[in-house]
Amino acid sequence: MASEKTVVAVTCTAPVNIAVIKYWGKRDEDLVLPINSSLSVTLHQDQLRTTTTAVISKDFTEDRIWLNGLEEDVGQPRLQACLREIRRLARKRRSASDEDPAALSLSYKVHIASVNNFPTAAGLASSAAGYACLAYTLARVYGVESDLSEVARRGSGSACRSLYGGFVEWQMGERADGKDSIARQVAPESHWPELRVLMLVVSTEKKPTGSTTGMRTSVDTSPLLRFRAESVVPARMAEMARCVQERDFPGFAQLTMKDSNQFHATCLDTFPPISYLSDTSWRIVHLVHRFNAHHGQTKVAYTFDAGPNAVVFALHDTVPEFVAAVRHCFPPESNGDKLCVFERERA
Ligand code: 2P0
Repeated sequence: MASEKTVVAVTCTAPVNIAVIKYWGKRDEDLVLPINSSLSVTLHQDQLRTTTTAVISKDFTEDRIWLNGLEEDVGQPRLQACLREIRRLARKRRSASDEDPAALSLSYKVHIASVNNFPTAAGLASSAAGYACLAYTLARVYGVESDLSEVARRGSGSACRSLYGGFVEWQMGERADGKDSIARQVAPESHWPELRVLMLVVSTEKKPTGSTTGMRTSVDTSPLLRFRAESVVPARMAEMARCVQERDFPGFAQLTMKDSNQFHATCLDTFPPISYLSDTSWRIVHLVHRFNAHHGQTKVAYTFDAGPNAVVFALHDTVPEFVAAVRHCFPPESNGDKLCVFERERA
């Protein structure tokens, strides 16, 4: 029985997600509440994942955390917010069920070790997988079974989308306390088996402008961002959900590219401007449009997050030809660009 144990250890993994309708900007920084809803595709965990182990023990005297083998400051506000929130949910559960054996563990301190099998902070959505994994692992170790959107979101906004597989929306919500700002699965991972995701890794260096700082400057200075959040994204969320439900690849692809482009336009509209795309990123954009024009239909889509790396969507029968086109434009012997192929799956 858990009540007799002095040590409980749980290990979980969580996937990366790629937004096709982008989150950029918070209306409440403390609660991590966005100015618009967003929608993402969760990737398969075989290639990119975070693995987190949490151990609670009555013998631990303090909370501690290690990231990729190095001990980090457990006092970081976002980490503290996650820990506070999970313990609050665990207390709530205890008061609902006094018999719950996991309740005893509430007073125990936790040691957390988390590793990514991909470069951290390189625009490969590492914080999303990381905080989703943290929220899920802490929930298991403390016996919490409720929705974990708020716990993950308090760590990193996009993390709440990594709690689910398949196609996931993060509803911005309306409430000031954020209780309705939650992630929800739009379609399961089995829904669109032909859809493939490629990552064109342009750089694994740490991005010069972090997402949190970048968003804050954009919210403060970009009129385009406000227009986007209020007048563009609501209709795009509905249209993207339709494209996913109907497996409308050209519709999905075009909207994905337009939304990526508008997100980067808001970055340029920020003052001072933020520029995440490199010359290589732009060559990939042009390659995708040339490829689609050659076929007379939209067979491939790109999207870029807060970094120069491209994520490309295509149906499976298009992948070999597109990979050949990429290899032709970016011969391996002439530059350092790499190409990896990933599929998507549930958390
Ligand atoms: C997204 N990005 O929707 C967008 C697109 C980057 C560009 O979510 O401040 O690391 O921790 O809430 O979640 C990256 O932002 O930012 C992000 P915080 P987060 O995926």
